[in-house]
Amino acid sequence: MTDDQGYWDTGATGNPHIDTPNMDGLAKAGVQLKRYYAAPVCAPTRAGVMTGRYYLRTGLYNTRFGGDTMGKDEVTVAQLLKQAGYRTGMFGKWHLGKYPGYQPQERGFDEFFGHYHGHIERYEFPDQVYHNGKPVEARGYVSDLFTDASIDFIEATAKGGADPFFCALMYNAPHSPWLLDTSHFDQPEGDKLLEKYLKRGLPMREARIYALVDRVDLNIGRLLKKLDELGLAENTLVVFTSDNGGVSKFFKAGLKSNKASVYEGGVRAPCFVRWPGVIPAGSVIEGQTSHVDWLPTFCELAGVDVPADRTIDGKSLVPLLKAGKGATHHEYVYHTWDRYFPNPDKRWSISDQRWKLLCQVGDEGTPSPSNWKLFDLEADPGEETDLKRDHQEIVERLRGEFERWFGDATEGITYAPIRIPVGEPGEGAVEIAPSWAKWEGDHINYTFDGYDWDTIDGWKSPGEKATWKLNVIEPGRYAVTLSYGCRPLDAGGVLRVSAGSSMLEHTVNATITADQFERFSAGEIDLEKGEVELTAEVVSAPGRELMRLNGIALKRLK
Ligand SMILES: [Ca+2]
Repeated sequence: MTDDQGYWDTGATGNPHIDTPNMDGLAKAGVQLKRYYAAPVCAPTRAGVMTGRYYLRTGLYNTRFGGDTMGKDEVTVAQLLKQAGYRTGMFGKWHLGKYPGYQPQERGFDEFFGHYHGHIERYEFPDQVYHNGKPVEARGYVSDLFTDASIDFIEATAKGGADPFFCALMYNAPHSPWLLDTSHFDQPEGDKLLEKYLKRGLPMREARIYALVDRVDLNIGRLLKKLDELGLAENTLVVFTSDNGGVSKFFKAGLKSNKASVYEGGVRAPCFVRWPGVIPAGSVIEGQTSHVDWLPTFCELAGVDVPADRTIDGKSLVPLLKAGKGATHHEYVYHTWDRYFPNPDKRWSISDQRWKLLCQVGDEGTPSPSNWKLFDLEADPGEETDLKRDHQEIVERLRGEFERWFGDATEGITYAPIRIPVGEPGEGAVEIAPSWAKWEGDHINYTFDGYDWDTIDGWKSPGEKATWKLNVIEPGRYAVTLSYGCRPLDAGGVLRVSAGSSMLEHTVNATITADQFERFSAGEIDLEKGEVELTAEVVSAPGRELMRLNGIALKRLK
């Protein structure tokens, strides 16, 4: 699975400007799913892939702010395949929870090497990369590293005996910040690829995205070659797809809009599946299929039952794959996406095999039935002509079914960040992310400049505060370390950190500039067992702002 690669970003889906011979080769040797749908954004698709359920059922509702955490009661496809004797590995972007208890190696994967967040800041010598819960100092370019880990995993499994394997290789490319491995004298690959697409007339942004896809394609080629060398190609199902609509705009294959929208360009993804001798080569499936279909598909192939105690939205693709065709599959496919909270009115769609009803309003827009649009996808895949006025009965049928589905998918679920687990046995310091706070005050502000650089800033009046919800597993005394920037003119303010009746006060130090973060030991507090609110509050701030708070770390003292 790639990240933000659009339906149109492969040769096999009609793009004449991009070189993706290995992706195209999978389509040629297998089947192409023409109407395959991801969710509009990253984490929702990943939750659907892992659980076979639409993401709203899993408690996940956002890509940031702690809303990108998949509920602990979910059963993953990796857990199920393990039951069937598979060795399971996950390499690359997870984006379904970063705290202990929510990490891939605790959710059914024997091996995890990758990152928890929606993106990372560095692709060469990547940051924020972990191996089975431990931070890694990674060397090399990110797409190569994740491929290397997958190859090593497959090779070790093959050589270790007869165990079957499930390898989830989930590249973070070509997601922004669109970094190639350039400028190092001994690593010219990225420069060469970029130059190729600039010479083809693409603007810089588009050339970068294509070069990133090209770089993934080269790595897919390495992986497939390894399957050949190990004699595993004939007996391995290979799925290639992406996690939402594309961000590139140079060539769109006639589809409308991009990632994060519910138009086809926001939710259709390329999808090719190869299984030599089983899936007819060069075949095409026209029926609408979904990212929630993988769990039941893989379970059927592995001979393991899907969980019977919950709704599984996905439907096994095995009959379609084996036939290499299928004009129908899901009666309805549903999409909804809002940045802050599940919303059935703002940005949503429902499609059957022919008709699609949607509403797509921006953050400032007011959702209302006047914004609804009805398209005939057979005649108008580019969603240009709104037929709402001519087909009121279809509008009512589709909206009624969407409302039924939304009510069912969200019933009984409270959408809020999980309580941050603190004091898990065997764990080091817990990093409390600024983005997970609820903040109050006239000046306090949250700034997202990337996961390493998200900060709470602007706060200056006494009483302005940020609060985090913790779940303290091991009560006791904890050392508090603060990471922040504070321009010298603003230094000398006082921050109070408290939990229940325990608190400490820290006098803010100057750093070289407000954007250079340093870590300072702030003292100790007592945390009681169970549900605890941790608060950071302005006591006094003499300057423009108290500080730019970049993180709080809690470490239990023995
Ligand atoms: Ca994505």
